[in-house]
Amino acid sequence: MKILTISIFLLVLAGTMARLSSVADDASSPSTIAAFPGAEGYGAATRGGRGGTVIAVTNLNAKGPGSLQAACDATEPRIVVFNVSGTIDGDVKIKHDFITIAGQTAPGDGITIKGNLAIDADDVVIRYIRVRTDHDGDALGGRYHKNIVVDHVSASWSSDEVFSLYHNENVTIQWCMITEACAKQDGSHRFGGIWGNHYSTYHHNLFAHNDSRNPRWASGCGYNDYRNNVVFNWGYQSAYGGEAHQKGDRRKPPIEFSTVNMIANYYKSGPATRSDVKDNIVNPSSRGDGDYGSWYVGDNYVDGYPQVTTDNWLGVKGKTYQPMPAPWDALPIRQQSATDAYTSVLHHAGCSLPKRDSIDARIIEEVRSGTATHGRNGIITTQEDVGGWPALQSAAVPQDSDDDGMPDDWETKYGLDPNDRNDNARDHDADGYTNIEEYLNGTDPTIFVDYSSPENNISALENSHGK
Ligand SMILES: [Ca+2]
Ligand SMILES: [Ca+2]
Ligand SMILES: [Ca+2]
Ligand SMILES: [Ca+2]
Repeated sequence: MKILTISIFLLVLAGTMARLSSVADDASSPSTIAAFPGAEGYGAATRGGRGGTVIAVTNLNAKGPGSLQAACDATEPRIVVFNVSGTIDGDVKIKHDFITIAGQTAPGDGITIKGNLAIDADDVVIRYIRVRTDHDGDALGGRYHKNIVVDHVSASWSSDEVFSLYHNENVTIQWCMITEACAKQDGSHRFGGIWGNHYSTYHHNLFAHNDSRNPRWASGCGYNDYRNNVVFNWGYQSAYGGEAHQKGDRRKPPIEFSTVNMIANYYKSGPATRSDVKDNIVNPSSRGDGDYGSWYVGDNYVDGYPQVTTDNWLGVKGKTYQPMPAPWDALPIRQQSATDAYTSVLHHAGCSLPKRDSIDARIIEEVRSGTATHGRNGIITTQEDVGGWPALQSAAVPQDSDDDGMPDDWETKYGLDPNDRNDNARDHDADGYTNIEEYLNGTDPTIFVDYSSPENNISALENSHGK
């Protein structure tokens, strides 16, 4: 009886809260919940496009009405959903703040950008897309911005770095795949990425088949926390960099230090890995006295090197660094052991929804088996070495009569109105996520969940910390 009374009280309370906040809260106030359930660390406080216009991508054109670029060009807060799957042949640039790109909504095999994706805006959430570029430059890149989450993105085949996001602030890069850097014209480079953003989190990412920069820590990169990542088959260098100062730093004021935690990551050298660097966790860089970064390493697993696994400092090369006795006190993530993270990353990293493409599926198998199929022991020169862009199938789109981004069936199931296009930005259960976000995130728009509680901040789309 007591339980029933409390339940009724909670129902009434929830109803009252729902009425009080039937529209998403003011975009100018900081968010108290994560960008989406499962977003962790310093980028997670962004609202992305929450409360904004829902824009559907309806074709694979590089630009023009219905294209992804057109959705990015909109100047208001926006949530981008996909009514088509396939390969977009062209570069995409995000120039305006407050955007959520929800690649998991694509029907069929999902979205690949055959070109470059440039982040040139603040408050950006990008989920479940692939960027496999066909020309020089980074596949994915951005600098001098803030409040960015990149989640479950697969990037490959650049000739500069594959995935470089640095000198930004409040960034999370999680569950991404950074693979198969291609060569510059002189045959060099083949680099994973430059990372290093002031107050930032990097977890459950996979670097595979990149010669070096797995990642390169930017000079003057501030406070960085790197955990539960997997690095496979680097060539001549795993991670390095992290000098204190960056000449020509355009930030005002520039950040004059680099402080990096590297904790519970999994290092698996492969057939391309040079014999003298197989036990390397990181090789910190310096351009002179007073230019040392501060580093903490711990709980990393270095496959084949039990002594380094036991004492991670044996895997930190050179003398040009300041060791820290303890990690800097970063925002927590749902941290796993290095070996558990390895299993989770192989199951879930990259553009895993709507499904992995054949490139990612192959690379995951190569990591698992410790092998390489293409190029020089996995280090490739061009996209053709691995067969180029796989064909991606599209599929029927569920009926969405009112064009609010939420399919009729889903709205009907949860008591929303399939003929009211203004109910997508409301927050029916007042848990902080708008109705369209509940659809994107695979949650129930009628059930309040206390997402301010860390144990509830977990993805409902896939059980990432399970097997
Ligand atoms: Ca609808
Ligand atoms: Ca509706
Ligand atoms: Ca809600
Ligand atoms: Ca809910």
